[in-house]
Amino acid sequence: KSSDLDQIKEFVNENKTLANSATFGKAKGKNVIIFHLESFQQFLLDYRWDGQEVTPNINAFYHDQNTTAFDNFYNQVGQGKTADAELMLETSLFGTSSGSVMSNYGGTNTFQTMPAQLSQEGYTSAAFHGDVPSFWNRDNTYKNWGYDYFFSKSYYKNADNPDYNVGYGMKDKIFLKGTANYLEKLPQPFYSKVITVTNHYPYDLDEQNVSINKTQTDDGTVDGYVQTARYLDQAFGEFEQNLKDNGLWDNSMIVLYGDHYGISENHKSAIAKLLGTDKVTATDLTNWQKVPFMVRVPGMEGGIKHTYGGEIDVMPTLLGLLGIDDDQQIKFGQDLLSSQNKQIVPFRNGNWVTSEYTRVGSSYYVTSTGTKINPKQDPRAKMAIDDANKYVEKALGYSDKVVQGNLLRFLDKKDIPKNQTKNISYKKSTS
Ligand code: GP9
Ligand code: MN
Repeated sequence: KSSDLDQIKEFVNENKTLANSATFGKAKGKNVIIFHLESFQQFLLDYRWDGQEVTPNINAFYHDQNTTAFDNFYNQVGQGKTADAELMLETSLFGTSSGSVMSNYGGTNTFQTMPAQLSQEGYTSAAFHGDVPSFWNRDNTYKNWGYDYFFSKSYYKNADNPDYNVGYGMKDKIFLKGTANYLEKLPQPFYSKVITVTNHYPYDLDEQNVSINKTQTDDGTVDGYVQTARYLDQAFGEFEQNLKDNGLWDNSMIVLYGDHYGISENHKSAIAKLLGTDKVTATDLTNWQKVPFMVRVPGMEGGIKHTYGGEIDVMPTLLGLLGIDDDQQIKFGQDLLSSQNKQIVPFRNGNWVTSEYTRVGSSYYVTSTGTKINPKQDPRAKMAIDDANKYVEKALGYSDKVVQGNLLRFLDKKDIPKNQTKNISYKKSTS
């Protein structure tokens, strides 16, 4: 069993990227705020509908001179949806092919996590979410991952007022107002993640919060998406203003990311209408899995990068910016700011995309044109494709072994941040 880990370490070491010296440590010692954009797809950025930008505040963040953004960044979640995104972001391990790792292993396995790693650097950590703490087994998982605080629904005033809720939890504007207050009081530097929820299927919103018309795709399950996305955007705008007012904005590395698609591939004709095309191709649908990943580091020159990557790459990328050595970490992602990046993006079902080729089932396409290719008749393509297939199979398979065999418990003790939070309680004290 522990010998499996040796083989996996070898794979991880082979794929280790050298840090980019121009960006390494540029956010050292800064607060970290990870802002989770629920069900938010890349296509929404700069998207116009009914003569307006749908998400003007998030667009402005995307184009901010201090924001580094990635426009070939994909969600890689499986059945665990939000939970898989959280897992990849904070451990650089993949979700399993079925079920959710947070639900099945989150409270018990040994992990090397963002909050625990940063706790060693003197950071306080806190997670925020306007739903009950048991959803996706967050309460047990966060304790095991090293979170000092978990502010869930009961921490917010009048959280059970029906007017304050829609779908899975508190309305984003109300939730974020309370969150900004808590953030202001945390000891600094802190590491935090803020999980929004209103832009979630079925995209319901009360009339007074509607500020843009529904789209007209004739697909009722799709057309409300721009309305809740707009609401999320306004909520983000208010949050941004609060952080500017309390001084955290320019004192923090702020990360925005979308966790997974909002409109599934089952809605092909609606997708075509939203994209303004007649028909969506296989590569259009792969592009449809793109989500935002953007990082604003005060004082660091930003820009929109075209490197291919996904959620599994977030942790190595952020650790690089924070100037933290992750050499002893068993991680399946790479630092997107490193020039050594392989740029192979595995999806949980074994499909993948690279800057050159895209795999969908047993078919292959040229990523940039969508043209179908036959690798048997194209030796150069065949080499790259074989290479990607091998890499993806290993990465997913090894990650599964780590998770299902709880292999990180065999690591040298010094390579696992000590857990200080396993037995704490996140219950709000009533005193
Ligand atoms: C629930 C919320 C939704 O608390 O995070 O999770 P999802 O359905 O997107 O996985
Ligand atoms: Mn989600």
